[in-house]
Amino acid sequence: MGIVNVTPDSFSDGGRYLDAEAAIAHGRELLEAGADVLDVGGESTRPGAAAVGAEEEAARILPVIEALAPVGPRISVDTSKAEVAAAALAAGAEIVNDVTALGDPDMAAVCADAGCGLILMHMKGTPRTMQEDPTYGDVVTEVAGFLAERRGRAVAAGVASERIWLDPGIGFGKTVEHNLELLARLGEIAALGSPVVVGTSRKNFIGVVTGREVGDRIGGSIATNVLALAGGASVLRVHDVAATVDAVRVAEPILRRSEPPAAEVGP
Ligand code: HH2
Repeated sequence: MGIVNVTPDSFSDGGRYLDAEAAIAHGRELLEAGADVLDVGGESTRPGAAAVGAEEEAARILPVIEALAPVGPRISVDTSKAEVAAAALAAGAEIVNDVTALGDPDMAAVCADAGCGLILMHMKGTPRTMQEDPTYGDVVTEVAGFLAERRGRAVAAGVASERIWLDPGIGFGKTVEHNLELLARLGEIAALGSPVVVGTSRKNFIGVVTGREVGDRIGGSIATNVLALAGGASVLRVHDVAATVDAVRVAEPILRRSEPPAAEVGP
């Protein structure tokens, strides 16, 4: 999944693709580089980011979705507002990427009506407050429990369970240790039985571990993505599509030859 941020303030590429033409050209590049899905967003969720109104958010993303959908990729819309999701689905998006996992009470109904895909992501708190000392008992158990509960809510509202993908929300209300723990035990999220989406690309914890600035975290991002794949991830949300596609192409045949995880070995 390639990231198309139509925002002035995203943490790694804010302002580069705010202009619709630039965002469309970037989306085309990501497709050529091998992305299967383009995730188009008009509101940054970086820690401390300012909220954007629905009208402004829709105005940023709709021309981009309208231009890219006919080119052929599956488009996901990165929004937590039901109103924006509905407009994006009408414009050609097929998946809603909701980082608040149904924080908007109308979101499940919009997705049920459209019959679209739905990504439910875990976040502790809101982007404004989430990095203020996040604490958990056991982070993986808590995140898995939250995702299972929100999936239940979506299904109860009429979203087909096979259309739901789950995401542990790397960097959303998590310390470096929490992020590493979630990646190490991703299998426990995959065991919930839905496809797992992982978004580590260029994030702060990679900068903390490597000492690298945001534009120079590709090596760290690739490491986390390959390990996420080995841990059962189905979708990798990334900025650097070409390098990630190469990494996945090499990692996949190796993973296919390796022993299945112990849990899958029968008696
Ligand atoms: N991360 C970001 C945004 N949306 N969606 C999912 N499902 N998973 C993620 O990990 C995720 C996400 C943050 O990254 P980015 O879009 O690059 O930055 P910003 O939120 O500042 O626009």
